[in-house]
Amino acid sequence: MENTNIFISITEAVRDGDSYDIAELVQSSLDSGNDPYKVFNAMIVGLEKCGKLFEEREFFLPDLIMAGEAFTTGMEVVEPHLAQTSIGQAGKVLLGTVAGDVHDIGKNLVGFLLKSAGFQVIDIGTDNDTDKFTRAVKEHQPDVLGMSALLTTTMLGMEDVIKTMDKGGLRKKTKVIIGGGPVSKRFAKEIGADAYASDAVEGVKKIKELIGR
Ligand code: B12
Repeated sequence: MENTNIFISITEAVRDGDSYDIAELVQSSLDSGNDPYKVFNAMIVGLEKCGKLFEEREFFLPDLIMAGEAFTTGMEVVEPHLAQTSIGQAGKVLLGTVAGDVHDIGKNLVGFLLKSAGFQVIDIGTDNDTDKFTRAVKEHQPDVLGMSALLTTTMLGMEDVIKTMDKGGLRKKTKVIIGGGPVSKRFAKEIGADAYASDAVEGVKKIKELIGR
């Protein structure tokens, strides 16, 4: 298929939650020599379109779920083409989504770009309360904790994690970065996080700065 057309088809397959066709489309796009990062971008555009249609009330919750699943299916095909070796050399990062929040696509992207940049990534998944975060920080002693939130209600849980880490002396070793749609640089400052990033690329850059490498 001609390049532009296949990118459009990939975008549409994610937008429409087409988990059956997405893997084949992504594979055939890679087979025809397309840049994996462009394939990956075409999938993100599909999610953004789905989100917009949800906001416009043309799409509903099942559409969001299906788009998320199609995105994840496509990621399974594209991810091996993006990841690199030398894992763990750059530092250790613990990632998780906050309590009450199951959004993990953005967090997974951050994790995946960090791995590509040589970081060891420990991902504790979604719906983590303060106790889960602090226990994981104690156990793994990461250089950086990255918290993700996609809901205006759940982002508030980040402050409690930071305060509890402060009290337990856990921030001497571990810096904290936050991200996700509703959070901002200002919010990060308010709750005492060390950094904020608006996307995965900026996230990797900020994490490198935090570690001082
Ligand atoms: C997919 C999706 C879902 C899927 C999630 C599937 C999954 N496995 O993640 C499902 C269907 C489960 C879902 C459920 C809900 N969702 Co939803 N969802 C979305 C959607 C369409 C896309 C999110 C996404 O993945 N974006 C793509 C990724 C790549 O972007 P990102 O997450 O922002 O991440 C990037 C940056 O933010 C940053 N980043 C993110 N995390 C981190 C962390 C660190 C450390 C760093 C450095 C950077 C970083 O880097 C990422 C990559 O560049 C958005 C709409 C939108 N436009 O965002 C709504 C959206 C987030 N959902 C919304 C809502 C309301 C819900 C529900 C409450 C719906 C309902 N009524 O039940 C539930 C809540 C479930 C829960 N308890 O969590 C609202 C949130 C509104 C708000 N401001 O609070 C949104 C904005 C839709 C809308 N416009 O109304 N959703």
